[in-house]
Amino acid sequence: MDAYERITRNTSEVVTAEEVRALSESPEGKRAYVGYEPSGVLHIGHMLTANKLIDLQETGFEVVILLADVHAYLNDKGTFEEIRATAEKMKQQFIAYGLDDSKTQFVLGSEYQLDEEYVLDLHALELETTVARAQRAMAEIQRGEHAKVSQMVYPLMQALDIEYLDLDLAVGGLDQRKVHMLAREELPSVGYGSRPALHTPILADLTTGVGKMSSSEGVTISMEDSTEDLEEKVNSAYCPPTADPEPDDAGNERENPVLQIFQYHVFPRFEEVRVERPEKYGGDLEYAGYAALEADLESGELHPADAKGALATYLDELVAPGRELL
Ligand code: NAL
Repeated sequence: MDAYERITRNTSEVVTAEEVRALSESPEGKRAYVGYEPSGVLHIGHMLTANKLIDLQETGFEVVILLADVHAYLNDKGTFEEIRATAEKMKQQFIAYGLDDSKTQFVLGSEYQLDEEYVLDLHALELETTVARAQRAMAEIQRGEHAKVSQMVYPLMQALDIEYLDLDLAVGGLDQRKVHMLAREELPSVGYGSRPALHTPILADLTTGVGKMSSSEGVTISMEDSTEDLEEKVNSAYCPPTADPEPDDAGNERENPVLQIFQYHVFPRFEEVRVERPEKYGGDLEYAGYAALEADLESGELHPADAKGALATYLDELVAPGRELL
């Protein structure tokens, strides 16, 4: 796999392919970032973007993780004290998950976002951006009836951070795309350049396959789950024998979350995946890549129950180092 393939594998969107290809030609010393609001525990959604950071580190990128304490505050996630305690815990969990400590720079947003120069640039960006534009950028990040002024400021700060952290590439889940588009369009209006972005997929709800997996509603998988938690969650997951399930009765699109987790979490981190099966059901199966596992599930060679058993085992291995921090 060449650097460009490694950088862009398992992404939903590359903005733009030409710009990312240019970066992939000399990744040494280039800086990529992801920002996270410190809240709750490290979960499988954070881990998905972290897998992309690991890809980037392995091609030579320096990786910056912004622990966005001020953003979490603006998004009503608690007091500064609570948010900073969570940020410290998340940092430890990222390292336990497998980010190379010596090549990862952790930055707290408040380290620079309260500086005079930053605040004045923010106000300049506020002057350039319509309320409608800022609101649209936040639609996927914050839902709710009565938008607060803080939610307008949030995406403008996120745009400015791309400049202030001196980044070459922005990485985020697909829910960040409108903020990154705003950044590309509006940063030049205050005299800064725009940057390329990579967007990773959003996992589907684990038990229904409909809509997004969410840490605030429904079931998620976290770096603090016990082996039993994982077995129980994966066992009750939606897993029809296909990668392309029919819509539900209300016409909502559905995904197969078990296959998504194999694709975005298991195969990127394990070279070979083994599904253990008793001899009488055909014995163990081995896969060197995701496509072969998907094909076997489609053909009936691999039963969903056996796929789930293997998934719980691999997730347990990914989560175990986080659990040890407890
Ligand atoms: C991501 C978030 C917050 C601030 C950022 C600043 C710069 C780059 C990325 C950032 C968190 C993200 C979320 N908006 O929804 O989790």
